[in-house]
Amino acid sequence: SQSLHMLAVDFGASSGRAVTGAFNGRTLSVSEVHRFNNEPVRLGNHFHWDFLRLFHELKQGIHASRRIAGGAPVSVAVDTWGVDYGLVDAKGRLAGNPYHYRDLRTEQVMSEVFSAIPEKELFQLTGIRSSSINTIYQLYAEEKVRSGYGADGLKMLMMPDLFHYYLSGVMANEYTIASTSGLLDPRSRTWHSGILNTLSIPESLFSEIVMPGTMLGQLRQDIREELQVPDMAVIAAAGHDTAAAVASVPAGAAPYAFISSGTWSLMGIELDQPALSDYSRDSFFSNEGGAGGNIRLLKNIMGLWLLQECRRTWALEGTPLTYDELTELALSAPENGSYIDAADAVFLPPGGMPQRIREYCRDSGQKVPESRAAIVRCIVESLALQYRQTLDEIEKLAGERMEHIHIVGGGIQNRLLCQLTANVTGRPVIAGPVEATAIGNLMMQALAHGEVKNLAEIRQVVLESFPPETYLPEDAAMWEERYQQYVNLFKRQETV
Ligand code: ADP
Ligand code: LRH
Repeated sequence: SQSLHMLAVDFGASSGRAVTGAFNGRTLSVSEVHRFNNEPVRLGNHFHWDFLRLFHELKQGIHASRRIAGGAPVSVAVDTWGVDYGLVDAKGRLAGNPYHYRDLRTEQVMSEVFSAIPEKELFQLTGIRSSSINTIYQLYAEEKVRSGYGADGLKMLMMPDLFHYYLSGVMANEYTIASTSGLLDPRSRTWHSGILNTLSIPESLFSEIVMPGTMLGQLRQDIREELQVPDMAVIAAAGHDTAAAVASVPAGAAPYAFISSGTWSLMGIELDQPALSDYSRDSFFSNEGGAGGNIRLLKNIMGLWLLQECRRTWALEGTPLTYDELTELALSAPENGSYIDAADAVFLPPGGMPQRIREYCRDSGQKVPESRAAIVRCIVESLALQYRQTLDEIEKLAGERMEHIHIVGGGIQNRLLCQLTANVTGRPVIAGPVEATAIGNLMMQALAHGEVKNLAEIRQVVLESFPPETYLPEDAAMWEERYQQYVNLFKRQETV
């Protein structure tokens, strides 16, 4: 066939999938060949990703891709969640199992970092809001990095770069994922050596930044033989899952805000230059790297993590529920009228989520959501209200009205959340595609192959290939009133 065949492996914080894509020059068709859970492991006092298992799943995905009609893929690219990394020693061995960003070891070091570089200054230098999950605090907490002991020849590879290294033998730091570290200068798009020096993080840990859509190398021969697959190029597409998702938003010409909805809800806009104002910082925005080499100005909102954690707790208590059943529950619940601030950092760690939500409502003087249905309702309404607040902030920062909200990712399967987002923001919500991240990954590979030229062309392909669904706002007056109540409840608190 004439189509270009590619493989995307997308690791989300809750699940991963391998998706093949065939691009015929005008449209993309995709097929999921492998899907797996991503379950972190608590070991001793720390919280880790199961890297070896994830690498195994990646190989399974590559193996499964060879069966696809029209021939095996000519290239593969990995994208993952942000901020996490592995350290590789001079012999190419993984130096310790990667930590999960929800591990608590960074909590003590943040104040130390701020006494060396005040928080405000860090934002001005990097455009990244301070959060305990950021790579900068994780690296600062690594003894072997800062003591220098055993740091000889050590390299820091963000998760997608780490997977690419073990696939191809080539080390590189890709721009979009590097931008989540809190260690990049968003103007020059290079590692910030001033910050590194001040914090005694050796510059030798880092490799040169490569731009999204760079051919890295070929699949190692031993892996090809092990998996019985032909030669495959390994591409640094857009390593950060959120960057890949934003690249595939099927947007037209009108101004819009995006929400990438999965474990997190990442809400924002794209810019040519970073927004480094006090307002941007005080509203907790970050300037991350876009797949087009541009800036994604966005806010991290806790997202469906809140629901995932409730679901996990209820399953442990003996009531396993599917996401469809959870949505049914919320639909059956009377409107709840109690809200949480879905950007509050107190919700970062795992465990006991239903109880923490009840306490949060009680401590803010609201009715306590007792039943499971009331809790699910509270989460979904609180997310929509937080989106509205973030939209107001985005419009102030952009100086213009956003005509639509594009939502992409697994979270669009929660139809109640899509509808409530339209209602509370008063803007049409355009939902889809569900697999935006894998699709963005595939189209960035097509770009590396020279088959498309830029993000605008990519978005046209996505729009034609995966028609989105529109939700129109309802009950505007009622939600406006609720929103005012919500804003008064949570006057600017500490967020993630
Ligand atoms: P991530 O990439 O962060 O792992 P995904 O994009 O896969 O996340 O989205 C996962 C979320 O999608 C889940 O937390 C869940 O809330 C939602 N979801 C998945 N399947 C369904 C479904 N059938 N109905 C409603 N929501 C769903
Ligand atoms: C979403 C995401 C988000 C990061 C978080 C750690 O998957 O990449 O953009 O902030 O994970």
